[in-house]
Amino acid sequence: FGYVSMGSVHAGGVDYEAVRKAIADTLEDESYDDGSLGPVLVRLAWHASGTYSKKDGTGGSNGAKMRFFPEAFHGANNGLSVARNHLARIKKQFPEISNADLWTLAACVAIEEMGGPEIAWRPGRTDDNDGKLCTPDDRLPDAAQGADHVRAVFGRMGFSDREMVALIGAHCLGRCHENRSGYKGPWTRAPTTFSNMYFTELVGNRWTRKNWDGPLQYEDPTGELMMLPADMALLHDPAFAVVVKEYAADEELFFRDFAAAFAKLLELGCDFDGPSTTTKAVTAAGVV
Ligand code: DDH
Repeated sequence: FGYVSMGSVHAGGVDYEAVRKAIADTLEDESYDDGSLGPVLVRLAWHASGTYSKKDGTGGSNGAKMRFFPEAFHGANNGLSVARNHLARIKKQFPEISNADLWTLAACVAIEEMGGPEIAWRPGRTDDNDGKLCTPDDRLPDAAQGADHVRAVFGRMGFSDREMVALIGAHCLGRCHENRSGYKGPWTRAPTTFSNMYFTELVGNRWTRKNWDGPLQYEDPTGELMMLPADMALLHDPAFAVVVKEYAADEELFFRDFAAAFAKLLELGCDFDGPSTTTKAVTAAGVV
């Protein structure tokens, strides 16, 4: 920790600018999903970080604990081996970066490359050597549940209503895979672009129950876009709905709030020295 203030270009022996470039250069993959590994990399960092509990300080991105049993096999983490394996190849090129730093940095680079806001990120996470500090399989949100559950889960991490809505706006990216979560389809028509379209779809489209054998999910009139029950909860809860409408109307505001909340998410449970430094400030100092 404290690498940032050391003023060395390759802080801790890692050339973070080169790591960023390696991540950015390998995001596109025409044979995968919608053509980008970006969304699944964002989900990896979220699931690594979102296990945090402010009550006892357990969980969070430090340790990169999802490499180990049992967390690697938690149902919520189905499919994230795609992201872990991809980053393991980048780690071979930059052995000095910790997996925990690499996973969180990759999400920031992916969001920025997909047109989203710059996310403040700093190095200093370390890797665990085993799964002893893995948290129980009940920390991440259940898509079948509603507003009370969303508040309980994100409240446990220390987030406000506004921060919860901002974070869930990451569903502008990617899609549900039947063989991973049981749900199916993307939330927007541009799933490799970071935007406020999750909110404009939620507010502006018409959502009805999908008639199928799978778990309850909602579809638009074309049947091509989807919302989870936990997404619909943001519309039906009056306090959440106010924020959803703000973000649907103002993408800049969403980007600002998302960048702050996502940076906070990635640092939950990480014991850094001193306050967070924005990527810009770190770049200006010639470190990252
Ligand atoms: Fe999510 N998410 N998420 N999500 N999520 C899924 C996919 C993606 C919930 C459920 C699901 C966040 C919050 C919630 C991303 C980012 C974030 C899938 C589909 C389910 C189910 C997985 C699959 O089948 O592959 C629920 C419930 C919540 C909730 O808060 C109540 C948050 C906070 C984020 C974030 O990044 C900050 C991304 C990205 C994806 C797309 C992944 C992909 O492979 O594509």
